[in-house]
Amino acid sequence: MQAQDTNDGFNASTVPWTAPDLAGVDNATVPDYAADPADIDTFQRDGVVVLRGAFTDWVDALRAGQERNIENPESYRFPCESNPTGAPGRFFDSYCNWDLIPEYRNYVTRSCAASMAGQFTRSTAVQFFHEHAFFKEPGTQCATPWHQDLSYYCVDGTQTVSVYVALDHAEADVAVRFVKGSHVWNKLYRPRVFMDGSDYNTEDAVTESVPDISGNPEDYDILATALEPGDTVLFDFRTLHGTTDTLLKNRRRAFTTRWLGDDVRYCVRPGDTSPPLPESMTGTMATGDAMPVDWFPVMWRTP
Ligand SMILES: O=C(O)CCC(=O)C(=O)O
Repeated sequence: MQAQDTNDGFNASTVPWTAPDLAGVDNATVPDYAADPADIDTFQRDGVVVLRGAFTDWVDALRAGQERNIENPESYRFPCESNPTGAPGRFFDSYCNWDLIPEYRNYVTRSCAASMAGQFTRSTAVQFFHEHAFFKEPGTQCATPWHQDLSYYCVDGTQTVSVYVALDHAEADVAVRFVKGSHVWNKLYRPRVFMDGSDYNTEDAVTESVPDISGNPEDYDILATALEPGDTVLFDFRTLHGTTDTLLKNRRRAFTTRWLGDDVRYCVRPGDTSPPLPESMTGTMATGDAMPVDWFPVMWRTP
C-alpha cells in the first residue's frame, strides 16, 4: 500500500524512481528459509501467519537503514507524513528505496525473505516488488486505516506476500492487526488516504469501501497480537489489515518487503497506483503482462 500524498505538502521528494542497479543481485545466492509446512498451510488458509523471531538478526541493520530514511525524508522516494498537522507524534512512511539504502539492499538481496516469499506463495519463482518502511512515534494517535494492499497496486494475482518485520515491541492494541480469511472474499476495496481514512480512486466501479471493521469487531475473525522486534508477519496483498487509534506510548517501527509470485501480472487500475510506474513503462505495457525483471528482479527460484 501507499499512504497517498495528499497531506501538508511535505511529501515532495527530490529523488526520481528509476530502475535499480542490479549489480551483485543473484537469486542463486539467496539463503534458504526452512519453512514449517504447517505455517504455509496457515498462511494459505488465513491469508496471514506470524513467524516469531524470524528476522531478529536483522533488526539492528534495518533500524539503521530506517534512520537514514526518516532523518532525511526528502532524499528518499515517496516520503509521506500522515499525522494530522499539530497532532502529537508522527506517522511517517517511505518506500522504493532499497537500491539507495545499503541496509535495505542487503536485507532484500541477502536475507531469506525471498525464499520465504517463494515457499509461502507456493511459487516456482518470486520477483521483488518493493520495500516499505513505517514509523509511528510516541504520542501518535493516528490509526492505520483498515485496507488491503492489492487495490493500491499496479499488479493483480493470488500468489502475493508482504513480509512485515516488527522493529519495536508493540502491544496487541497498537500492533498491526489482520482480518483472517479476507484474502479469499473475492473483494477489492478502495484504497484509502492514511491521514483520514477517506477513499480515493472512487471512480473505480470494481471496488467498494472497506467495511467498518473497528465498529463491528465481533463480525470479523481478527488476528491481534503483540509483536517483538524481529517477529515477522506474512500476509497476502488481499488481506485486510489496519490498527486502532490507541495512543502510542513507545516508538513503533516496521519494515515490509513485497513479493510477486507465479501468477502475478501487471494490472491497469483507474487512478493512482503505488508505486506510480513511470510512463516509459506503462506506455508499453497492458494488463496481463509480466512485470519487467529489470525493475522487479527475480530474487528466488525453486531450488
Ligand atoms: O504497520 C502499520 O501500521 C501498517 C503496515 C502496512 O499497512 C503494511 O505493511 O502493508
